Amino acid sequence: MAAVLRRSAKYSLSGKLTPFAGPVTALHSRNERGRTALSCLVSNQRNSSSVSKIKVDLDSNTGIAVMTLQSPPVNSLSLDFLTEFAISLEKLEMDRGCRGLVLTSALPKIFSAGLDIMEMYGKSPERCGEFWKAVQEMWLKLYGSNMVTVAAINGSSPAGGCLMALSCDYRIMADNPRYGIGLNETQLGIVAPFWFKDTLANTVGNRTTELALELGLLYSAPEALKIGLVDQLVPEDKVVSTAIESMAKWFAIPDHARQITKSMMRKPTIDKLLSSRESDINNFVSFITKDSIQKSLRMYMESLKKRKA
Ligand code: CO8
Repeated sequence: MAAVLRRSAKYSLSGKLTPFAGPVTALHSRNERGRTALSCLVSNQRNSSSVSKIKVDLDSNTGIAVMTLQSPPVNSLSLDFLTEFAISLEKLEMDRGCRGLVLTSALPKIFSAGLDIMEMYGKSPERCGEFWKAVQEMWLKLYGSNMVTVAAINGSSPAGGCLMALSCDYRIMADNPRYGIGLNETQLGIVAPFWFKDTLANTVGNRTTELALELGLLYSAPEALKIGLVDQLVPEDKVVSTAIESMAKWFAIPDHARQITKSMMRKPTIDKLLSSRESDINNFVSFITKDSIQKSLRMYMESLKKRKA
C-alpha cells in the first residue's frame, strides 16, 4: 500500500526538469494485471498538439518500463518529442519501482530517423539553440540513467536514432539486413559533435569510429553486430520480448554496484559535455545557420523526397 501511494505521488509530480518543458499532465491508470499505464500529455505553447509521441508502460510486478516511440512518420526527434522524452524519462528515473527501461518503436521498419531535420532548417538562432539544448538533455539523461536501459531496435536507426540506441546499456536489433544503423551525419554535410563521437567510440573503439564517422556509414543489422554497434540480433517479432527477458541478468546484480560501475565508465564522457554545454550550443548554432550548411540540408531533404518518387 505504502509503495502504491509512493508511486502515485511520484507520478503526480510535474517534472522539475528542463527549462524548455511545457506543462505536463500525467494520466495514471491500472488494469487487473497490475500493469501501470502512464501516458504523458505534453502541451507545448509553440504547438498546441496534445497527441502523445511516447507511450510508457510500467509493469509494477517486474519493475520494467517499456517506452514506445510513436511519432509518425519516422519518429524524428523534434523539440516537442525531445521535451516529452526527457519528462517521461525523468518520471521513471524518480520511480523506485522502476529498475529497467526498454526503448522501442511503434512504427513499422523505423526505430528513429534521428534529429528532425526541419528543426535545423530555416530556423532562428534562438530556436536552434533551444533545440540543441533539448538534444543534449536527451543524451545526458539517457546515457547517465541509473536504470538498466535496453534498446529494442525494431527498424532503421540513423544518426540521432543511433545515438539514442548507443546511450542504452544494451542493444538488441531486428535481424533484418534492410535496417540500417549508424552516425551518418557527414552524408548530410553536417558533423556529429564530440559527444556523439565519444559515445560511439566508447562502444566500438576509436578506429571503427573514425571510419564510421568520416564515411557516414550506415551499417546493416548483421554488420552492426559484427562491429559491436549492437549486441544481439533476433527475429523482428522477438525484439521487445527478448529485451524484457534480457533484464533478468542485469537485475541479478545489486543496483548500487551496477550503477557505480556504469557511472565510472560513463562519467568522464558526460562531464566533458557538462563542462562545455554553452559553447557546444554556440558551436551548433553558428554551424547549422551557415548558408552552405542550410543548402546541404535542403539538398538532403530533396534527395529523400526524390528517392521516394
Ligand atoms: N527529419 C525530418 N523528416 C524526416 C526525417 C528526419 N530525420 N527522415 C525522414 N523524414 C521525412 C521524409 O522527408 C518523408 O517526408 P514526406 O512524407 O513529407 O516526403 C517522411 O519523413 C517519410 O520518410 P521516407 O519516405 O524516407 O520513409 P522511409 O520509410 O522510406 O525511410 C528512413 C525511413 C530510413 C528513416 C529515411 O527517411 C531516412 O533515411 N531519413 C533520413 C535519416 C537521417 O539521415 N537522419 C539524420 C538526421 S541528423 C541527426 O540525427 C544528427 C545530427 C547531428 C547534428 C550535428 C550538427 C552540427
